[in-house]
Amino acid sequence: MSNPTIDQLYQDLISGDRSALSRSITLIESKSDKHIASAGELLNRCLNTSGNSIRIGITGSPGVGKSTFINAFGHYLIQQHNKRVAVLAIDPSSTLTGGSILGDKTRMADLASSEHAFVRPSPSGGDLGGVAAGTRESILLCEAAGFDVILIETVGVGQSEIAVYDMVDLFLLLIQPGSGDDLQGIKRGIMEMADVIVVNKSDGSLESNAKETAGFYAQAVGFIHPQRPNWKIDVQRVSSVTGEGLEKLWQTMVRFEDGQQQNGDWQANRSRQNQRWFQYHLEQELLRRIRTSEHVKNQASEMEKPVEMGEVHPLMAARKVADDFFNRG
Ligand SMILES: Nc1nc2c(ncn2[C@@H]2O[C@H](COP(=O)(O)OP(=O)(O)OP(=O)(O)O)[C@@H](O)[C@H]2O)c(=O)[nH]1
Ligand SMILES: [Mg+2]
Repeated sequence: MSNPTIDQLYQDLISGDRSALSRSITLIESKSDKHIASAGELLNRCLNTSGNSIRIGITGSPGVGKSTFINAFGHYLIQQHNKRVAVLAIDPSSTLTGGSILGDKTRMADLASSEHAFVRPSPSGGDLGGVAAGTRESILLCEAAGFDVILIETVGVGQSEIAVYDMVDLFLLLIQPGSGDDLQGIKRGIMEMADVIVVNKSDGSLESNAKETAGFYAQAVGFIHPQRPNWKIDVQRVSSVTGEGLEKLWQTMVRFEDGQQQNGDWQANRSRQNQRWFQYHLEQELLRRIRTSEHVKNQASEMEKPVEMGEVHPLMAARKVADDFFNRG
């Protein structure tokens, strides 16, 4: 049975209305049971209208210029290629530092003020899984609203890069111009995940440093076994201030998409991501239902005392509660 509120929201969403997109994202981020049902209905509707975008993940150390780059690149795509650009962010550190969100508001001001862009500030709080879950679904909603380039910013902390890698078509690592002879603490694993490595801030007095750094990375990637079949990690330089290099970068992305589409890797990658996403949600859903079961709550509270007193080993206690749950009549 269809829900009239969701019908209207869906119609507004596919007409490209950005406030409907905002409301849709808020709905799918909600934890309330009532909203979860409506969100599911909305997402199901969107399956037919989503998928037509290039999903680009952007990572790099704090201060490398991710937000400035996204602002410049997004602006360039809108101006030069008539694109509609959505920006989503995963920033698990924002609750600790409190700084990123404020900074992003000013650094992405150009983009945020364009009617062809949609910028969703970093969600704060919550576990990474939860944040990432919302982001994955937000991509679909942005696509349903007609955005054809989705940029997802994440900061180089813990699991967030892996989470983003698993929801994008192309993963971009931004690098700071440096001495050129060290890896700036960029973990090898992150380099291996990158499809394109971009040395940012290639302008003014930093330009020669940037060239040196790019040369160094171009050599280093020669020793890396690429993650994707049929694609060699590409190293480039840009300036997010002057716009130098953005055109070449976009051409590279187009070449990446064309190649992957032609040999079927593009769709294969998305299908694998959907599979893993299904597994993730399945585990979360099972865990949530088991945790909230009255039976488990009662059994667990009965075991608390003996565990505290050292009469039952915690592992045995946990197994007993689980056995009772699965074997109950
Ligand atoms: N010269 C120059 N400076 C840049 C460039 N890109 C960014 N910056 C500067 O680098 C600093 C950090 O930029 P941000 O865009 O906030 O970096 P970020 O990676 O988003 O930082 P976090 O979100 O805190 O991780 C700012 O002072 C920018 O003005 C560039 O291409 N050239
Ligand atoms: Mg930033």
